[in-house]
Amino acid sequence: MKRAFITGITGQDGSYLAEFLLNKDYEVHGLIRRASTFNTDRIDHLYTDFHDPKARMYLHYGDLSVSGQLTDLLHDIKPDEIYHLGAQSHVRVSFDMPEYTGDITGLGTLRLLEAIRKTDIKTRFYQASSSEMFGSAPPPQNENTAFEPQSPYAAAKVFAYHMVKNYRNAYNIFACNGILFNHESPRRGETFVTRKITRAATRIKLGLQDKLYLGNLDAKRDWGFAGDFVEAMWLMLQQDEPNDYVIATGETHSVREFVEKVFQKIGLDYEKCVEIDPKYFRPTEVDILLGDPTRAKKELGWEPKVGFDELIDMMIEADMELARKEKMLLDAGYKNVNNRT
Ligand code: NAP
Ligand code: G4F
Repeated sequence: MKRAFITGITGQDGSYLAEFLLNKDYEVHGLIRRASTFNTDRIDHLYTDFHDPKARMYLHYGDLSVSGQLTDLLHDIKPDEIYHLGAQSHVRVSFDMPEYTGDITGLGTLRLLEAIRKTDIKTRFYQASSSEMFGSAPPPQNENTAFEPQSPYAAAKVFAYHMVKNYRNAYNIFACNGILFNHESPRRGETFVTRKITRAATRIKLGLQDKLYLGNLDAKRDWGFAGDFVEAMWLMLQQDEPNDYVIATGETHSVREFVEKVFQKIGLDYEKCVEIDPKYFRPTEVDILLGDPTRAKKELGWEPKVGFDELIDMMIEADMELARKEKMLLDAGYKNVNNRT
């Protein structure tokens, strides 16, 4: 049985990847942060109490800011594969917390690579690199496109990307950068734009809110489905040699197109509901991301399965169900606590 260690297992991608690896009979170990509220919603359906002999998923408290503990965990677990997904992953928030983002998103990767080097375990390492690193580089972007990062988050990911290449060359560690373009799902964090839109549109439809406040509607993104993208992470670590790969759909759409489509699908006019709030503008924006996944297709045999429309339908369906439950609770007299923007 192969053993995997996932940082960021409680996040969107971590939950899909844990599901994927458990289905492939892996023993899965995940790093989780101690929080005063539960932060394991996305993986609760996968958890079996560790006293049960059938348990194959184990969770370990820790933090990407603490190198000694990461080293101890790798020494004890000795994973065959490490998927490093943990990060402060919100671009807008990285302008508010640049130092923290540099520490966790940038140095966090270096801490793990150092833990591999010091423990000298034989393992394979996946780094969650990002299309955000391309920043203002003109599209289409592929593995040879020069990075022009436009945010503290992107700069931290560029640092991590180069550390992965350096440790691969200097210490012969099997380490890969997956340069993933935006990928979404019903499990997407509610402050990323796609989920913010599907969540608000369904709530507006059921009379739970009136308005949706957004920032720049003209930005364009290459949006895929997270469930498809985690398979590419795994495929990278099954190759004979480590390499870096762009993972994308090869299609781009504007935020305006996304919002218009969502509202149209549920029978609402977005222009009557959406207002622009400059609070959501970024000091420097990434105008257009459009990936060229040719290498991944050729070498990994990877292609996205879920298209743009299907992704939107999937997200609307899940959020409509959530809104219905919320409405039921409200009608039963519970207080509305779920109105985050
Ligand atoms: P996400 O939902 O925001 O999940 C981030 C994960 O990192 C969560 O499990 C979070 O734990 C954990 N984390 C944050 N700070 C940590 C710390 N100090 N110590 C330990 N864990 C910490 O992100 P995602 O969308 O799944 O993305 C996964 C990775 O891919 C990230 O590195 C992201 O930057 C990168 N990426 C994402 C996309 C995309 O479109 N989704 C595209 C390219 C690259 P809590 O649950 O406790 O907060
Ligand atoms: O959904 P977003 O916040 O995603 P962004 O900034 O592209 O970052 C995501 O994808 C990256 C890969 O390219 C990941 F590395 C990163 O971790 C994250 O998962 O914003 C998308 C676009 C931006 O141009 C933003 O300015 O939507 C625009 N936008 C317009 N109104 C908004 C809003 N974004 C957010 N979050 N909230 C708004 O109200």
